[in-house]
Amino acid sequence: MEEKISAIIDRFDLPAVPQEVVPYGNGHINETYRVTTAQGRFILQMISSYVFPHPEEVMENIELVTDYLKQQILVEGGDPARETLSLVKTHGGSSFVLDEDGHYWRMYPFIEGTISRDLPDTPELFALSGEAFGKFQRQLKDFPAQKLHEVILGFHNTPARYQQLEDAIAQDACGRVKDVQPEIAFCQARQAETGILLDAIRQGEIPLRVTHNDTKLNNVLLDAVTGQGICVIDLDTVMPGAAAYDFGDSIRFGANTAAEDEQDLSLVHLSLPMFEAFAKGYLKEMRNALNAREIELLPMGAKLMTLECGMRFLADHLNGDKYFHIHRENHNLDRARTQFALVREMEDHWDEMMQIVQTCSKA
Ligand code: ADP
Ligand code: GN1
Ligand code: MG
Repeated sequence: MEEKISAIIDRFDLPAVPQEVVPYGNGHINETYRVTTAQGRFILQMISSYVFPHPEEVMENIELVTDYLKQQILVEGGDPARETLSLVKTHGGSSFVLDEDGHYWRMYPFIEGTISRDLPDTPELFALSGEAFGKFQRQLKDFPAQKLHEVILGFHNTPARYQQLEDAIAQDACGRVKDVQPEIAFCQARQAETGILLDAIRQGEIPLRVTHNDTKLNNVLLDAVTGQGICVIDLDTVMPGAAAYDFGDSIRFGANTAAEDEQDLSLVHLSLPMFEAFAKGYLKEMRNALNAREIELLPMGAKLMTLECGMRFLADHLNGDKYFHIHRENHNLDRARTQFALVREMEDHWDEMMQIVQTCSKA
């Protein structure tokens, strides 16, 4: 085990000494390790300080939200040890370790008997993840959102994300702009739509809620046997937001028939059965909490989260791949292209998406 990591682990209040530490998971942001001891396994993470300028605020949000969820889960007769993340404290009682290089580290008990999926196997599994994310929003619906730090300013501010893309184009830091003209034109043609959700918030048509903001399928742990959604993880981006952000980001990832970084774009389609399955699961938990406009805007959430994510991948490609971890050349460009292909598919199936959401909201 690397000495540096071992020294960091020593500062957490673990029940036994670590026997094995291995890199773990497929996240794009944090450095994640699985730590095994004779008395259980743990997840150790170094928070990306490039992505999160104030990691201590991230940790404060996570403490507040997990403490609140624990209470809600108990009230509902659930098992907090399995259904929410909980932080392992340091010997000094802190929720994180700050190392000599200025990096922030945190630890969670590993939630056993669960799996996380990078692609949904079946509509049934995807519906169960919809239930889990819907339940997460529902359990936090009375949490005082103003207590949370906005850890990444304008995280789902799609017009601002569009502007960041324009800035990256203007800078052209790596000389890549000349090779991505069709992708740039694709975004420019949709600029006028980028503000639809934000306008609805500003005009008071839809409320700000506590949202997760990064509802990829691999951010929910599913029961390894039943597939039931057990625990929503990756709480770094929990902040005030619109319900459609979480719905939309889940669809972006899980209703794509191809992987997020598929290079063969002919494989990228919107799966309407997956869309319907997620809508059913999510709305089962949230239909009574949402207003009519929020429900109506769920498909727009799917489109804007997909467009936004594509713009972020494209901007990062132009900036030299500084934000999202990449594992091959042009990885972020490949990711951007799948997102744009999926946006096109959503545009082609718009009426069906609207219809499905209406039907599921009444079931
Ligand atoms: P990132 O922000 O980089 O995506 P995540 O917090 O999502 O980091 O963690 C990466 C992966 O590690 C997850 O997709 C999941 O597979 C696994 N993981 C994270 N926390 C736990 C946990 N408490 N128990 C079991 N697996 C976990
Ligand atoms: C990142 O952390 P991870 O891998 O779950 C990103 C999301 C993107 C996603 C695209 C904090 O999610 O916003 O939608 O990659 N998280 C952050 O795969 O930027
Ligand atoms: Mg993750």
